[in-house]
Amino acid sequence: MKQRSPTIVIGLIASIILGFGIVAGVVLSLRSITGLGYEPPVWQATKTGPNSATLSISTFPDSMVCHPDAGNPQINWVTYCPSTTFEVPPNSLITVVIKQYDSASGLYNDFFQKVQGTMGGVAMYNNKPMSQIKADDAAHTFTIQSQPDETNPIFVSVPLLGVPDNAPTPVNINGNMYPKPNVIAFQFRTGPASHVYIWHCYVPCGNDRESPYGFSGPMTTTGYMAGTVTVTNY
Ligand SMILES: [Cu+2]
Repeated sequence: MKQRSPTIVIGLIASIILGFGIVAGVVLSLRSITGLGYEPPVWQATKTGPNSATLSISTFPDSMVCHPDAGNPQINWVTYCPSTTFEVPPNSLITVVIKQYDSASGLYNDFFQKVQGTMGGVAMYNNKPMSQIKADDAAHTFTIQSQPDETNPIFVSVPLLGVPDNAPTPVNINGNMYPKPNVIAFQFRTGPASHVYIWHCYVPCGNDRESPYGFSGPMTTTGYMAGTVTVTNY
């Protein structure tokens, strides 16, 4: 029998331990990325002309439709859908259409009950133009903000009207029942390409919907209640 040198044996054992360590490290760091949220696949506004596009999205009271494979507690989290990573064309009039299936949680900060930064200073709520809603009636907001060094700043904020708590649930999406959504539509203009904006919901719609937990869970996780709007050519 060939005698192996003790140095080689120790080396082998060390590399096996190191190998497991690296694999465990990668697995753990990937897990923590999921925990912080992730950037879901890009959802592009559909071009409707040379300088116009429509971004069609939804908001749901749970993640059954949008994150069907999410475990607990994420499967019960409120979420924007089908993504939170949006792309819109430059120098264009963007029409955002949101089907809002969730009931109201209400706002803490009345600043966000006003429609701001849209064309005409209004949003259409089921085809009715309004410049604000009652703070208590907000289910979510869609609020686009600019980074501090942004040379073409955009601020758009639209409160999304909640459906009544006791609304019937006749709408079946992949076997999940929801009320008839409120349809909220508004328009804003984009500037040059290659600018990235962030957006966020400002209704404390997270866990238990109470301070401080209303701002946790989906409210601190990209892919649910926050994301990006990138102005880019496509
Ligand atoms: Cu929200």
